[in-house]
Amino acid sequence: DARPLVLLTGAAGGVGTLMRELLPAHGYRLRNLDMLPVDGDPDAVVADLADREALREAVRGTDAILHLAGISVESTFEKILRANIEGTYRLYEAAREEGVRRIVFASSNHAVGATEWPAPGEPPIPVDAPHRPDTFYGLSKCFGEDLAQLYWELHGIETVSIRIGSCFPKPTSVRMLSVWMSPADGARLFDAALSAPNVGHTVVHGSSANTRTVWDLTSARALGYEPRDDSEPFAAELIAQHGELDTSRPEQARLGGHFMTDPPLWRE
Ligand code: 15L
Repeated sequence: DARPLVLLTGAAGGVGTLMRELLPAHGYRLRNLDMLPVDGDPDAVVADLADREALREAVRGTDAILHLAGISVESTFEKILRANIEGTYRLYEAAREEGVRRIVFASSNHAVGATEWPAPGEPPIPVDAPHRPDTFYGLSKCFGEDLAQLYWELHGIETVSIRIGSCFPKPTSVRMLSVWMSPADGARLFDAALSAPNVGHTVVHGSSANTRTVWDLTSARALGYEPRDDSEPFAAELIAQHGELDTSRPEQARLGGHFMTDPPLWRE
């Protein structure tokens, strides 16, 4: 089988479940890893990233890693430290030990979530905007991006860090009209990030080609990503329900939306 073998961490999670469905059509074989059993895949590796031997074995022989595992919303610092900060470090160590040369890291808009929402007519948020996390969760994504940079400088392991907006089947808020990444575009972007040559450490924004976008997709497109979806068909109904986005409201004043004011909390 000549198809590249990709280790998918967090395979049972929200984005992982969507990508298990969509990535094979882009020509990848997946090895799934999660702390929880993965529905429909009896061969999935069920292990914690803290289990060094299990992780090394899972990484062994793969062509690349798509790292989605971790706590995906706000939690205590201790839990974020263990799952996201130590977990990502251990994954990079396993990649180094096993000679895997490419990682795609699921960063998040919350790494820069405290950035002010651009006013109408203002330029989109650039991909080199300084880290401005809005939560401990966002802080762990800043760490992951910097770890990726370090492993590129020290060990030549390449990473594409994707600051994912909101990857769900449909946008469900007015804010999401701007940062929505359709699952199909997500698969296109992960494919580009897994296969583009010579990425070093590249940071990109992860969204569809939304009419109401607030950020710059240039570095994502430079990987060969061509988004095909736009949240606009969902706009009328969401705006009728919730009203237009109003940046004078604290929960809508920043890129990270309500993570700044009333973050969703991780439940085990
Ligand atoms: C994220 O990083 C979260 O993982 C996801 O659950 C969404 O809340 C998303 O950001 C978002 O900002 O909408």
